[in-house]
Amino acid sequence: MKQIQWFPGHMTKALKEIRQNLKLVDVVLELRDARAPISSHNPKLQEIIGDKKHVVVLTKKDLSDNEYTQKWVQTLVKNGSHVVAFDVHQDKIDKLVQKCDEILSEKFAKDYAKGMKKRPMKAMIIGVPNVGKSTLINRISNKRVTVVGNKPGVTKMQQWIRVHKQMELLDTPGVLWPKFENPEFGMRLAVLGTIKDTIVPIELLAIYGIDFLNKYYPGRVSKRFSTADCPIESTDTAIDILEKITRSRGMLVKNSEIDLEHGIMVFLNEFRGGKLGRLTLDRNFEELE
Ligand SMILES: Nc1nc2c(ncn2[C@@H]2O[C@H](COP(=O)(O)OP(=O)(O)O)[C@@H](O)[C@H]2O)c(=O)[nH]1
Ligand SMILES: [Mg+2]
Repeated sequence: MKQIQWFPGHMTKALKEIRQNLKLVDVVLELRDARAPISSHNPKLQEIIGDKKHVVVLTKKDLSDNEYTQKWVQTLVKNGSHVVAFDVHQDKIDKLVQKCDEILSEKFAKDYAKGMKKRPMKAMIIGVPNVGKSTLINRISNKRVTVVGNKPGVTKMQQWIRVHKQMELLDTPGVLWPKFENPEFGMRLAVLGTIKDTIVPIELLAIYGIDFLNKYYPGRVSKRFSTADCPIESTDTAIDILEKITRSRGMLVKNSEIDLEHGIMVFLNEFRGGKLGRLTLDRNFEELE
């Protein structure tokens, strides 16, 4: 498998911002995709945040395979992490606040014992692209987050959003890059749409997705896409299946030739959006370092 190269230069700047913001917060909410809790984790995170308290939030739990999500939570907890599985569109922020409170209560109790004034916990969100950072911030702040001065040389105006009586959140998330030392991780993120489609050719992604489903969730592809006119057979290759999807969905160009690229995008969008059922791509618990 080809090594995916993706270390954007602007990450140096992003990292500097994260380091500055870290000084302002009590706790970091690290968002990861519940479908890929290891692949969507930045291996340098611990180094970046040092001994700052941190909660792993496994987002999109509505799209992940519940059995695996539960196992991942257990495994990560066993490994010493604080973990919450979360549906960013539906779950209550209280779930996150409670977890942070558990972790910070001792420190806060000490501060109060020393006579320090009561104050809400300060938190920031961090994570690789597409894990739900903006969605979470927008949802719990009940307003569109406006980015002021997003130009070189202009400092971004940062705001604290009171998201709960016990918590204030920095309105700008820290954007991390995903791990790439194992090309398999890159493929999983690419098929989930976490990293851009241009990095891996879309047909390779779609083939990967179909092979993955046929191996771990057999029957789902044909249940979703098989039709009387274009029945999907067990002997079909991934390419055969993609051609059938394209045809059965009527994606044709002139001369009734199929528009395969269109069909591929339909498959990928449905895969990513949960139309092929809940699934987890990171399935090997030993990949946890
Ligand atoms: N189903 C589902 N979709 C989510 C969840 N969280 C985020 N999304 C979707 O994932 C996509 C990327 O979210 P976004 O907030 O832009 O990610 P960011 O790059 O981390 O800021 C959007 O289409 C969101 O609606 C979740 O918990 N469940
Ligand atoms: Mg965002």
